[in-house]
Amino acid sequence: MKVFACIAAAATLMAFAAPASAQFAKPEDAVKYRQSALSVMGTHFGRVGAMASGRAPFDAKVAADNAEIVADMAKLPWAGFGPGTDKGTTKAKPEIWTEQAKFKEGADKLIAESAKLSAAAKTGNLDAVKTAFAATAGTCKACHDAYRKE
Ligand code: ASC
Repeated sequence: MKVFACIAAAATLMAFAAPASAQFAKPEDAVKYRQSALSVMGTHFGRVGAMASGRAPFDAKVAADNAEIVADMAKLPWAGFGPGTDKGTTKAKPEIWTEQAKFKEGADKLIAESAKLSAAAKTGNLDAVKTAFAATAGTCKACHDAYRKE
């Protein structure tokens, strides 16, 4: 029993110490994870965008809540682009894995701009939200143009 507990504890420690690329049991799990994170982010970004474009009435609290989720979600997808996750049902272009520094730069820009969007939304100023929304959308588009198929 003690030996089993010891092995279990060691296995748990090793799991936490594993690099980001080994955080998923299978490559498909990583693909599903990053697609889910991007989908949730897009949903909440779209709710801010509806207000930024005037398609929905501006509600400062709704904008702030959604922008905060975008900023949080923006940190997540990238762990799902580890080695060996370039296969399967994905629109991800192979360049992601051959231009990793550039890809990370794009991810970091999204993280930075979405944090600014969240801060702007917390001020309750619609013009600030519009400006920050456009800047954030620009980082989405730059990566999609470079790294997403069709
Ligand atoms: C969105 C969404 C994206 C981005 C992108 C910006 O609302 O889902 O992927 O904005 O279209 O260019």
